[in-house]
Amino acid sequence: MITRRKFFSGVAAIAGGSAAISRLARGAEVVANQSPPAVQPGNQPYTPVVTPNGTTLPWKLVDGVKEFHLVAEPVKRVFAEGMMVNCWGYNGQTPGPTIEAMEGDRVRIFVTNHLPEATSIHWHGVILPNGMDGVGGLTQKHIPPGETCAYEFTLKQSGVQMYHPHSDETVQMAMGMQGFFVIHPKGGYAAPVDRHFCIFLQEWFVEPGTFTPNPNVMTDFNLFTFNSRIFPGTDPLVAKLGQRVRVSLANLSMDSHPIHFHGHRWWVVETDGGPIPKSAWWPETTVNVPPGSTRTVEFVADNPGDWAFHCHKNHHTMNAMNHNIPNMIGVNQKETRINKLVPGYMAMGTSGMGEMSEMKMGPPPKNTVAMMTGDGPFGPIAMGGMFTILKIREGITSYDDPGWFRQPEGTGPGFLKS
Ligand SMILES: [Cu+2]
Repeated sequence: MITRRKFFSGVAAIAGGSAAISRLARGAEVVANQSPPAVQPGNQPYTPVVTPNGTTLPWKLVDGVKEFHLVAEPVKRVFAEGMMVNCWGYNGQTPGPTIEAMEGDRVRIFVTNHLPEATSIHWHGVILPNGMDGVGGLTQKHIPPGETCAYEFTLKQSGVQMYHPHSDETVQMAMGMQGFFVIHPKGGYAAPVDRHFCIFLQEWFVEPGTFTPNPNVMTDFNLFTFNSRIFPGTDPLVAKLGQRVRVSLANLSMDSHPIHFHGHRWWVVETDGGPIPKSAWWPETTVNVPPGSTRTVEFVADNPGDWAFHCHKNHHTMNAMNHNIPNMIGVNQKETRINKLVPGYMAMGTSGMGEMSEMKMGPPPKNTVAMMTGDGPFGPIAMGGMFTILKIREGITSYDDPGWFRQPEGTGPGFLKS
């Protein structure tokens, strides 16, 4: 039987043997290896995006064309301290580095394949000629291991788009292959922003004690990440009091992710279809990001503090190990009969699971982090997964983590003496 993987390695063998340089008449070209550009010109006419726990892809101008270079390759990614995952990504990262350009730019993107199987790149949401669409088998031949494909097109739109493989995509996307493609508007934004964060929403299944995601899992994921990091490994989003902040969220996972934040409300200003006219923006505190789409929101950071920013599907703010634990809420676990009823059960809180974040549950399997973790100024935060902290401060001069917010005296809750 010819499996999918065998088919792809067959394609690789044939193509690799026949031509290292195979130029197609039009459309994406497979060319010889290029060396990555290293120069990133400064002073761009836009507020550069920040990809928390990630980077922006450098480019160089060659005869008026912005040249980028992506290398598809296996990547070892630390999800949080104590947990490393064998992923696939681009340029040593998952998600891949953010591509950033201007509406009207001509771009040339070299894609080198250092994976063990064929790949291709689809520029998701970008309006371009059919031959540049990157769908392996449909609009171009797959890129065999070891070869480089050059894509070139002019950016006719603005908006926050994505890139991802369109070749064995079930495996390749589940392994972490995706990135942002941000196209800034030529005429500027309706309201210029001071900060622009880009966060990819992802889900994975990594069996506790192992290192490699299982791409065959369809629904029961156990790790949920912002830019391939789980809380408390997620960088905080730091803004100065009064700044206008834009957040772009992208989702290529199997589920929708309703992203919620505290202390403010935002306007939904853009989808993957492009900017929404200002008169049609709508206010939310939670924006649902369906699979295959992006959402961009804007708000004014006018409320100083440490504000939770997270997916509102509750299991998406927990790390691995929680999904097969028997429900012990209300059960007296000192009763020894419980061991007969549920052989080998793992103790879970009698009054809830919050206490487990303090207990840390004894020694976990190797390469796992606690299910709910992170210590705050008032105790355990008891969160994991898709969770980070929006830190809004007055008078900061750097965007480094400013530490915990000091609430003004008398502005916190009061406990009554019992
Ligand atoms: Cu979610």
